Amino acid sequence: MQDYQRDFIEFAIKQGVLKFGEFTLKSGRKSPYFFNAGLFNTGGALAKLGQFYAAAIVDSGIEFDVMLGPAYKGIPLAAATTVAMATGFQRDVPYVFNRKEAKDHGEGGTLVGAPLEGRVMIIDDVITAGTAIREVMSIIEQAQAKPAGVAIALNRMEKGQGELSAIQEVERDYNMPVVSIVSLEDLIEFLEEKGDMAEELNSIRQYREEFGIKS
Ligand code: OMP
Repeated sequence: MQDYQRDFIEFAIKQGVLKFGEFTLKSGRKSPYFFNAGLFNTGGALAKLGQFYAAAIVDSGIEFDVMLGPAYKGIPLAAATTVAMATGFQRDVPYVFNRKEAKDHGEGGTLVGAPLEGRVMIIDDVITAGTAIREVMSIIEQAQAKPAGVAIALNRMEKGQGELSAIQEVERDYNMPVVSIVSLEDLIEFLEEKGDMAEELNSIRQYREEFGIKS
């Protein structure tokens, strides 16, 4: 784990974004931890979050033409990340987001912002079973654009439909990489180092046995 990843986990815990307890996920799985990106809910937190995403994207070396923030949670993520790309990396990246409901007046349509064309970098919060991200892919397909990659905050490293992880299945099916600021493996390492959260660590290890992939 890199220093910035450790910083990110500390930041997420401090912000109340990363919580430990018992949570029911969208997939129905019962998880001992939950990452609620909506709680990066101040200007300062969002600015910092954007810097983490921008660093992970630049680090990945993935080339793209436009950033897509899927409604709703992806919208502030894409805005914050493009601001960080401009201020921290001198890259003025166009961004676009979708509306959940099409607008039939004014400019109309479901897309707001830059044209959705060329190679698209998708910004999202978390991938568990991969359902949400597959829905986003249809927006790109409809626009006849090309997916360049996905950047998420947390890779939960959970099983997909077969032996591969949900993320590996997404990478295979859409032929694009998924990058994350941190993964479950980093979180486990962080808790091991911390040493005072043995119970939480134990529950997460058990959960990983049931729903996780090895690495
Ligand atoms: P999948 O569609 O199963 O990949 O789940 C991803 C979505 O679940 C995310 O976009 C979130 O809306 C939500 N989620 C979290 O926000 N944080 C978590 O730690 C876990 C989930 C989840 O429900 O799996």
